[in-house]
Amino acid sequence: MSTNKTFTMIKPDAVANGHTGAILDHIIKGGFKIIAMKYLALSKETAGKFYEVHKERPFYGELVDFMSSGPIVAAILEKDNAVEDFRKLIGATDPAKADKGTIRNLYAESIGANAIHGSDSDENAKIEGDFYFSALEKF
Ligand code: RTP
Ligand code: MG
Repeated sequence: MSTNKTFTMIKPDAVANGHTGAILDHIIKGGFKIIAMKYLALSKETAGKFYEVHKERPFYGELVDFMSSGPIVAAILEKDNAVEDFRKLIGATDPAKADKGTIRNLYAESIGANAIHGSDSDENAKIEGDFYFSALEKF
């Protein structure tokens, strides 16, 4: 059964390049409601823990360094069919392959510095949202 929530992070490249406002606007206009949000910087340790599922992938070290290189915005989003619809809104991992008008097409720099994260399943959306937010912080 699919739930109506997903989890996102606006990544350090997009925050540093001044795209936070435009990306939040894109998300809201895409029909998503923000039910929790915070602006924070990840330590290497925290970024490493969040991306533990990718530990064996060749880009893990690079990914952890990048995600701890500057502040990010983390948020829980609500919409029908949230996980799938949000992955459509952000576009393919590699911005060169992302459909026109998607967030990665508009704001990402490269496959590593690709502007935004979106959970890939309902199960991971719950795990990832709980990683950042306590029950008190969810609207
Ligand atoms: P995300 O988790 O950030 O939403 O991205 P995704 O599902 O589209 O991609 P995933 O396979 O989960 O990879 C996580 C992030 O690792 C970086 N990556 N770098 N250098 C590379 O070949 C490479 N491949 C992936 C990207 O930042 C990707 O978003
Ligand atoms: Mg992923």
